[in-house]
Amino acid sequence: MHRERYGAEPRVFAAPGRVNLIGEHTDYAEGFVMPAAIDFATLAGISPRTDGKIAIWAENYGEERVFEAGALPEERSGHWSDYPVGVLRMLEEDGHRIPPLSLTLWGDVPLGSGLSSSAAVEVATALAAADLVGAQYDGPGLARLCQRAENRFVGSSCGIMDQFVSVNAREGCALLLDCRDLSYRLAPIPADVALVIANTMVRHAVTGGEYTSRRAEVEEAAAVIGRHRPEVKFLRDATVEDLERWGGEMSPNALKRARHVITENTRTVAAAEALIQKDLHELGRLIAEAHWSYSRDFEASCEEADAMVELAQGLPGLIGARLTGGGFGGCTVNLVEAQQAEAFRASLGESYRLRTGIEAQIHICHASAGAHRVE
Ligand code: GAF
Repeated sequence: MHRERYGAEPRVFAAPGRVNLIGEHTDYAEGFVMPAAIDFATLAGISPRTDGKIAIWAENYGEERVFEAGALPEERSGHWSDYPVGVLRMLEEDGHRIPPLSLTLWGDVPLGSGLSSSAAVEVATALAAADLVGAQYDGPGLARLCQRAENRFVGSSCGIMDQFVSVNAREGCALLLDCRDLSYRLAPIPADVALVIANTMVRHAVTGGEYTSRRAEVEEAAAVIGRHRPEVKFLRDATVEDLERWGGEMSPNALKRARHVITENTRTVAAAEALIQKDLHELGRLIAEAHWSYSRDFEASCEEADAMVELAQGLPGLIGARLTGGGFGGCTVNLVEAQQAEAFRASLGESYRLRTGIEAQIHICHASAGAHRVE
């Protein structure tokens, strides 16, 4: 498509979406997360031009945006092009001149489903553009560039998890990521465990107000604890005992959100250990506990996602199920014994349809590699 449209052979880069196994709304509290990349991705094809323009074509929307090189928009437009333009602008801020270019984007990460379609677009664009301008970024640096594009240009207050795993994921593994220093440990997913991702079909958005207000409540709780223990700047460093002592000085919501984040950090580290030790029973227990903490304390679930998790509980082969991603809709992640995955998918789809009247899209995925050039 790029060749036909722009008359030039592109260099092509792929960046995956992700599913988070556990560790929700902990990244911006400098805590732990455990995502894996999945086999849905964005592809970005790039080639230079000679007419002074930057053209960006989104194959999925059948739309093109054209700008003068050197005059990229300074403000977001609320349009899909904010994601690639934001990345180009951050490259410019880092001192790289963006030359005239054609960029084609295509993706199959389901939109608005909490599987990080936005991060996949940012990372694919960043790899392609960095290659064209000869910019050198290491894995964490590229992820930070994309997060900055989203925070400062697109206007969403997301943390680092999605961009980081899209860049740095490893085939067959989840990453236990320490969002404080971006160090990580690989947690191999056993070959006989399938990742079954069930879309509730309720749309999720990180740019929406709920994500931002949850983040504000988490920060309020950290500030209250920090008044007593100045070394606590983020909930990563807070404990359940801190909440028992000073929770009364917080708004009731901040207290509940903090209880989720603090216990989630502990669960995430324990879940990585359980996965590495192949203790699937303990892993499943922690994942189930994480869901109900996310639903009851963080209040980031919805009726449909709670139903999807409850329905999964009774099915043969389930190891653990929870709502994944930023919340308020999107997908559940189900770790399932691989031999049972097909039957699990069919039964879950059927029982969800009977309960809610909604036809869910359910995918059996596998943990894939991070972003790379496609030869
Ligand atoms: C969204 C955000 F983009 C992430 O940074 C993270 O906070 C997640 O929600 C919740 O864990 O995907």
